[in-house]
Amino acid sequence: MSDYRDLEESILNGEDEKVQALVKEYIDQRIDPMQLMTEGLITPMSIVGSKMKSGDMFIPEVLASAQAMRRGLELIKPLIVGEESSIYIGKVVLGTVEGDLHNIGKNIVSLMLESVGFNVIDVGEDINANKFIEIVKQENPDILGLSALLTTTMPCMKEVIEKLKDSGLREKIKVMVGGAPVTQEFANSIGADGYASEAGSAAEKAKQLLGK
Ligand code: B12
Repeated sequence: MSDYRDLEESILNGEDEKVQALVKEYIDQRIDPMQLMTEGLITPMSIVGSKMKSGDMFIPEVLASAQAMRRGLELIKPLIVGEESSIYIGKVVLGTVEGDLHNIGKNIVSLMLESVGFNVIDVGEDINANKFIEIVKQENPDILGLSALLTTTMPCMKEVIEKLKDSGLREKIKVMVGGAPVTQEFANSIGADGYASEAGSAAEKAKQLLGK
């Protein structure tokens, strides 16, 4: 159980309005928005994951929890992005790879990148390798961020890196990978430039990759 038991319970029950009301209350109490996001919203989602794995929660319920979590996140977002965003560090294209519809983690990474001064082009979910290459050509970002939550979709990350090489774009861009099943070891094995296990360190890693 987290310190935000009421919030955790409402997320587990998929109660949108209650989650929003509680998040507003915590914001009014001037709780640190980062702490509120991490402990109040992200931690409950890992509990949802355990319950999903053990068969105690099913897809419709997981979706309801994800939706409730997102409604809470919408309220916290302006407080986090507002903090440091007057600085411009660089441009990131960020998306979830082909076959994968999970977007909560990616959205939080986007938020954290924006909060430290990146311009983030969020290209959404289920993006195949060719599409990523097309977008990189169009947008010319400093960093390409790839998210995968399924072990079955992780190979697409490797495919993207191979296609970047084939298109002569690999040297022009840093590639960062992440998502629950992704590890530093996997990142190294596919030749990615960076990996981070959570959004805060993702933002730090992205800055580091650009020497900032
Ligand atoms: C919510 C959820 C869903 C929701 C997604 C809703 C949405 N809009 O995203 C729904 C119900 C749709 C869903 C569907 C499925 N899911 Co699901 N899902 C989850 C769950 C419970 C939580 C994921 C989440 O949002 N976590 C919270 C966020 C904040 O954490 P995160 O995503 O890990 O992101 C953080 C870091 O990883 C990192 N990060 C993320 N991306 C990136 C990118 C970069 C560049 C960097 C640096 C860092 C980074 O930073 C983030 C923030 O700190 C996980 C359980 C889990 N433990 O992960 C299962 C889980 C991922 N799902 C799973 C499965 C099996 C499925 C389905 C196949 C189920 C089915 N039978 O249909 C489908 C697949 C659908 C598809 N094609 O994608 C399995 C995967 C198992 C595996 N080994 O592959 C898990 C692990 C559940 C389980 N324990 O069995 N799911």
